[in-house]
Amino acid sequence: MSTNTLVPVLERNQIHASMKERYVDLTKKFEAHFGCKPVFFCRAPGRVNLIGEHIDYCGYSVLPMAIQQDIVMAVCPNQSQQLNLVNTNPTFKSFSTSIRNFTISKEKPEWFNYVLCGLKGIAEFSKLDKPVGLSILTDGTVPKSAGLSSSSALVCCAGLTMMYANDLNISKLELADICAKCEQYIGTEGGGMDQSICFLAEAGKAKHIEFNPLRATDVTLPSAVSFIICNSCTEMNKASTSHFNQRVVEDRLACQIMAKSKNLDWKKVRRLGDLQVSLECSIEGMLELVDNTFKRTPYSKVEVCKLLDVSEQELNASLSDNTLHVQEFKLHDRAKHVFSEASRVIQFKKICNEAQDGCHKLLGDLMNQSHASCRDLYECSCPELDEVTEACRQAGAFGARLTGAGWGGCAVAMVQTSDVPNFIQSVHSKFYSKDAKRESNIDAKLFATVPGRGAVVYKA
Ligand code: ADP
Ligand code: NG1
Repeated sequence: MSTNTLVPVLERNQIHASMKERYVDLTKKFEAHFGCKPVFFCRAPGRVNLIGEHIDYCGYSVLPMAIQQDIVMAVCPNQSQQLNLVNTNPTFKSFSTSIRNFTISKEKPEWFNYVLCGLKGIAEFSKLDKPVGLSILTDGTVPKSAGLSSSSALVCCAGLTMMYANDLNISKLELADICAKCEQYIGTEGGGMDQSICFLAEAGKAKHIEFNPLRATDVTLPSAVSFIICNSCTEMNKASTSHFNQRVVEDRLACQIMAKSKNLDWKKVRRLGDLQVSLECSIEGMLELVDNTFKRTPYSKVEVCKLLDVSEQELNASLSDNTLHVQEFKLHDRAKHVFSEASRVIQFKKICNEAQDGCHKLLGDLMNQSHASCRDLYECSCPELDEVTEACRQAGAFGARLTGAGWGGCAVAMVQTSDVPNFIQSVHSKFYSKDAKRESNIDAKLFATVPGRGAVVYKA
């Protein structure tokens, strides 16, 4: 295995100067808590998705970049087979368990369950029957439930910790794949975007991430533009609501009904992307198929059963626990969003790579169309996200859209770099200054970002 396929293991003196103080502070806190020094640190970044929302789990490519905000774990292995988890944020309570035998709760997605997901994923993949015990202090700067992927940074950081502590060599691609699968232990049926960019990101580069097989290629972002993250100041935890899994189910049902209408073995076709491959059809053809197959109004459970020729019991067996109650499925609109968003990702990448004249406006238009589709067809926006993206446009952004899962969380805006200070001031006055809660800690809510590096291990 060539070394550049592995997560870099760096010396402590390679920690960026601006970050050194944080690691010194973590070391002190670790010693105060566990009475020994950490042996290594793992660091996993959050991400911002520039375009391609809610399509990774349908098999379509996406275009994210890693951000500077991250999860860092200070770690010391122990011989007692105990897992001891503490967090620098006192709202995340300490937790201890045997590292060989634990359960992951889907009912109450408390923070340590995400850590357990990462540990379990690696232990299972590597068939570790006696993983070393671990004492871990976690520190995070990714705003939680804000569409910047704090949960996956946590899962990936835990997975990396398990790998390094047990002296395993697992490639970045495998780590991304394992962590995408094991985050599903928490109950959400997400795709692989977050974990892939977490491991495969490189400083200065956005990535076009494709799945099956997983690969990441560089995207040259236009010069003289900056990406600004704007938090809408509303949170939405994926695992504690059913919105996310409901969309996954609607896409799957739309896929299977279209597959059946085309006489395919529909039970085997579960993702819209796979359906397109089976039909050897263009995206335009798929959009036409959606219009020809579905009415625009929602389908009831009974209607879905009729179209698939299954009983309600059979249909329920294919639903996740938290979607059993769903009675209405918006098949036309969800599928229309997926195919049109998949096409926008390809257009975005092409425009970036060709650096066409006037590309800023074209890219901005695609971002605005993506937001409109998320809002109107996928219904994963919220009033605050609509308001902040509109404030961004009025403040001169080329384009602005929600990023990540939505229903709250952050937007991302593309802005002329020379205009960033004016833009930030203008969005501040249009959106944040309206409300003291929005305005507090403003620098962590409204900030420019550049593509950051992927996950890394530092020796302590
Ligand atoms: P996101 O879009 O940020 O991934 P989710 O709602 O899926 O949001 O996951 C957020 C959850 O991740 C939080 O509720 C918490 O359990 C966990 N989490 C995020 N950041 C931290 C942190 N710094 N320390 C511990 N747990 C964290
Ligand atoms: P965030 O923004 O981290 O909640 C989620 C999914 C992604 C992707 C986006 C929507 C997980 C871990 N993450 O991201 O795979 O589907 O929503 O594009 O489920």
